[in-house]
Amino acid sequence: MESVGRLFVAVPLTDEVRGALAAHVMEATDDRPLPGKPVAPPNWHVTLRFLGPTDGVAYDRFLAALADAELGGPFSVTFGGLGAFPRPARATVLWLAIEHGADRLERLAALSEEAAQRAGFPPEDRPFHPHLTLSRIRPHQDLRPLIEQVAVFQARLPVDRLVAYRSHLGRGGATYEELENFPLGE
Ligand code: 2AM
Repeated sequence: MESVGRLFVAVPLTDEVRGALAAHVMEATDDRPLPGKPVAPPNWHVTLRFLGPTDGVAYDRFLAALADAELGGPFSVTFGGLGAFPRPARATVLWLAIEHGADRLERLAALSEEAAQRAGFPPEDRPFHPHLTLSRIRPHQDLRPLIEQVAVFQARLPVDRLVAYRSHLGRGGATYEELENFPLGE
């Protein structure tokens, strides 16, 4: 079966929010790189559903199912401070929290999950926690001081579309290619 690639569905950032967040992170860290392997700003996004390696038939079914879903109209989210999975004292993923609008993201994640299952993907077994990954850390580190030091990121992100991305794994880290847009409110 022909493979489309390693796919996921996410909410993209606007260029304005991307630039403001890059400046916020640089200021908060005194221009030092984040610990671990930072995600480059052009790759920042809020994942709703990771599909993984996907063939053409499953992808077409997923697109049809998501196009059928009642995604609702545009909205906006605001951000919080930093946090970490599984917890700040043993951080392996450093992320930016979502404050207002997290409920709408949860709804969109649930609809993406439904579409994935209708397309034949196995159910996601991890609970959905809306977040924006800033860095991946191996082995884990105690990031409590950093997390406490960084202020809330004051910005409002308009959410008016979902995007299906293809992930290209390369030597310099992954890059993400937009494959499909799902506008909200159409
Ligand atoms: P993360 O940011 O929390 O790591 C592309 O890899 C996107 O899909 C990332 O944002 C990543 O989430 C998310 N994702 C979710 N589950 C994944 C998995 N099992 N493997 C890789 N990425 C995953």
